[in-house]
Amino acid sequence: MNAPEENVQLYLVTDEAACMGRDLYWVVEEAVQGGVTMVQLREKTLSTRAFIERAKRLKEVLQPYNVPLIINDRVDVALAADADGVHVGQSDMPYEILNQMLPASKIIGLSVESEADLMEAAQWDVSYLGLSPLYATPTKTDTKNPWGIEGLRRAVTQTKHSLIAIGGINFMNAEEVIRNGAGGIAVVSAICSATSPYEAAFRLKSIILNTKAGTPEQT
Ligand code: TZP
Ligand code: MG
Repeated sequence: MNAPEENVQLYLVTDEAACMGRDLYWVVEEAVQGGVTMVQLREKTLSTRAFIERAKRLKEVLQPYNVPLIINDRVDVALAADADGVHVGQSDMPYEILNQMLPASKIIGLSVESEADLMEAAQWDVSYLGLSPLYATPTKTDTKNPWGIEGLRRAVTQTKHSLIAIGGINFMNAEEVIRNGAGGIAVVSAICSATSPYEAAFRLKSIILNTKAGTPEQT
């Protein structure tokens, strides 16, 4: 299923370590109240059971706000928690298999790390593509070459899918990212590590909406 346009705008990817000791559910709820439109639960070390429990609890947090919950990598966890979708990378479950395993109503997101990945995804009914990484970031270092703004501009002309840029995006560069054609931005540290996740999300969301409306923020 295509992710609704309004849901791709400000995408929070969770990282408990980036929350600086604060409760993950608190950080996410603050961020959603500030304007986050989609949340990806990304867990690299939890047991399967703990991952499912966390997904179920996060779903309860998000449901009243109508914000979709996406599970990173793990289709089994997504199904067990009845999450809204799954996000996979190039080394994870192949799209064709994932698409067979998930009900048609679920969101499928795919990271693209190169123009070849982008071309391959053209044939697939993915809900959105994650352009990864836009910029190099200390949050995830096992990445390929950053796309940069030039890469983003090229990618926009080469795909019909909605592009969500991820990696190194913050208040300083979000406007440029949206102005150059990204449908949305995904962030970890700009929200998870912010003193106020609410304020951070609110500010990023304002930049996105103002830029899309053609009225860039005054700084
Ligand atoms: N995938 C590509 S870059 C990245 C992920 C999960 C991390 C982005 O983190 P930050 O802190 O927003 O740069
Ligand atoms: Mg992955």
